[in-house]
Amino acid sequence: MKKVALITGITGQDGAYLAEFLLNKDYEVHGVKRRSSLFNTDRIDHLYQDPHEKNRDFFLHYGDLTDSTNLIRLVKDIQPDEIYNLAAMSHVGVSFEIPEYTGNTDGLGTLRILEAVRLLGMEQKTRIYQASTSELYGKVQEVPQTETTPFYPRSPYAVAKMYAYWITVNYREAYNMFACNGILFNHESPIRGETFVTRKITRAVSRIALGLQDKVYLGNLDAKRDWGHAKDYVRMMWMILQADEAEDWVIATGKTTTVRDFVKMAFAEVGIDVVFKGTGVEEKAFVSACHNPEFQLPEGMEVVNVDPKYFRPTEVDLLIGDASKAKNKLGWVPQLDLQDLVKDMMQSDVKLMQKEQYLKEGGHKTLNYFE
Ligand code: NDP
Ligand code: GDR
Repeated sequence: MKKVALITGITGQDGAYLAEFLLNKDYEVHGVKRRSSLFNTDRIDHLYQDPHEKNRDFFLHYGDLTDSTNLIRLVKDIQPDEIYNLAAMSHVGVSFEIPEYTGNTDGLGTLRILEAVRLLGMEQKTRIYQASTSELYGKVQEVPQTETTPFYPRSPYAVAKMYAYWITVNYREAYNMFACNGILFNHESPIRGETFVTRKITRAVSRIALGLQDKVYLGNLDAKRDWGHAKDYVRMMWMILQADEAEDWVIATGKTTTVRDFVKMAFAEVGIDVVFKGTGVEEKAFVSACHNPEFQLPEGMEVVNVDPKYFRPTEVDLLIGDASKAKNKLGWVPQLDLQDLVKDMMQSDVKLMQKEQYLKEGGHKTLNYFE
């Protein structure tokens, strides 16, 4: 018998990688997608199976984390061995604009999943993974951050995720459920959402190198993040649910980098050196040298400006995680480092933007900038 997994947030970055990973492990995979007025399955279209096909192992269902009856029905019908709760309003900056919705989805949504399993009497059958986050650490209390570092959330997103974290622990203790938190530090990939800073940078740098855009506006360049590759992190989600005991785990690379340095690394991938000058909102980046004949920009060209509209009312300044527990107890070893990640993202975005360039040269209007 195949194991059955239910993934909420399957149309997102992690959902797509995890679905592919579990299908390769011979799981039957079910995903929850939201109804939207446009197709929203780009990231998983390569996994799609026609409903008329026989012996399918990949199924999509409409649903929403704000709809308990839907979730109860799905859990009842699918009878999952494992649930990966990845669905969330996952943008920290946007959570300040839509705090109530974020609380409902990211906080109460997790409760709805746990309650569905409990109400259906599936506490001993179904293992649950909760997508917790390094944003829980927020204001720096301790570095590097571990499973025992105190939380100090700094956004409506992080506060909602803190509820989700503790309700997962509570259901584990109260009902003896195999429910675990993966406290994942930032992880990125070529299919990262376009408004997260890494992807915003790799898209913009690719467009600037190809002459499709002049500059990019960013927020806090001093923020430091522990960036890993999403592929390494979804493997760990699965390992967490295969462990002998239900526990909470930090997943991180143990290295931290500023947004400013990520910009330099992205430009370096296309052979362009940039220097930052000035401070605060006046800080700018300029081209200092071009080493690749394919991407020649004028020396001194201004390519990065700071726009305070991207500053957050309360910021998380420094994240750096210590994943020793996951490494020692579960044998998790990340295979890709930050350099590999930047290369992967830049190669993919340059290709994507070359298509845009081709369309532009053919007389088509270019797409809008992503913020
Ligand atoms: P994405 O933003 O790429 O994906 C989020 C997914 O959740 C999408 O499938 C989205 O659907 C879905 N979703 C949003 N709201 C709802 C809702 N109300 N009901 C049902 N589905 C909904 O996030 P990631 O893949 O990057 O992250 C996965 C999870 O891990 C999230 O919970 C995130 O908070 C958490 N996390 C992420 C980290 C990271 O660095 N990537 C680090 C730590 C935690 P749609 O496609 O329709 O928008
Ligand atoms: P984060 O990711 O908030 O860490 O949350 P994001 O990429 O949005 O920001 C990282 C840091 O970069 C700074 N920054 C900017 N951010 C964005 N989005 N746009 C900008 O222009 C910009 N300029 C500077 C931010 O201020 C911040 O300090 C991500 C999400 O995936 C969460 O769901 C997840 O829980 C955490 O990672 C771990």
